[in-house]
Amino acid sequence: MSRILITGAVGGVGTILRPQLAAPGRTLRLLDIAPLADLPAIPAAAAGRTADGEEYVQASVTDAAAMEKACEGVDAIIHLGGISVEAPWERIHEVNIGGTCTVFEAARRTGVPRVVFASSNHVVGFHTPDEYPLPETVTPLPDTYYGVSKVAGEALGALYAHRYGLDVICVRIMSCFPEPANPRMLATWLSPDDAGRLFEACLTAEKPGYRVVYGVSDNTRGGWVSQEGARALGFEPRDNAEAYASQVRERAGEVADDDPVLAHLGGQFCFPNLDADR
Ligand code: 15L
Repeated sequence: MSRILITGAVGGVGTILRPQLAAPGRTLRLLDIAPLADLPAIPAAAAGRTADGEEYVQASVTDAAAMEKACEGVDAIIHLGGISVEAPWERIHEVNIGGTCTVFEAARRTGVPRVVFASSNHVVGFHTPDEYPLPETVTPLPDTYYGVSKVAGEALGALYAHRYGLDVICVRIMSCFPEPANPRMLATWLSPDDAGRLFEACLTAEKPGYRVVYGVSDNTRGGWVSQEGARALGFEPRDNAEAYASQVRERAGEVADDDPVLAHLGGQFCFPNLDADR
């Protein structure tokens, strides 16, 4: 894999993956609607893991011509670009659903053989603990318009894989952050290093065809979703959010088992008022 296009490279997951996926002989073509000046510096912890070359493209994933140009000479796309939280339907529809369709179509037209799509746990947000671990094949129960857009993205991936033969892996990312930021993430955290290992597996697995997998670390309080699909790609999670349990408890206090945030897999995304601080 010598040239990889990462859409939404300036966002949270893009910032985590960029140093993780840097490798000798590999070029990362970083694309974002934000200007180059917004691209964060590679963290000191990742020094030594720099790409031979980085290229920067400022464009929207909704711009078909720009996306086709950005796909030229690319071996795989990691499609992270879009709105990463709940937003009004018109915006979600345009950027997340329209943009994702534009990315798949650009890949098809330019012959990019593989797309790794950043899906989300919010595809299955309204499933409940009595159903855990959720299999990859469970019926989608999205908890937001945002979750609906990820269902649509997975469906577009299935269409482009089956109709046009692209390899498409949809990663239902649980919570990919530098550290677990709240008690729920003690179960749902995907560590930066595990995210790197998982996306690397998505880039290198031989002839994956169409797959849906969950992205989560090996958390003691986890077990909410199946790890089988990700492991079948060659991914072995090594990190555990439990290492941060006392730190999270100090900050947020204890969370009772009957706390509404734990009533559904999607946590606070399932609340009608979407209290973002929980
Ligand atoms: C997501 O899909 C969001 O993009 C992210 O901001 C987190 O909220 C994450 O899910 C989560 O559920 O923790």
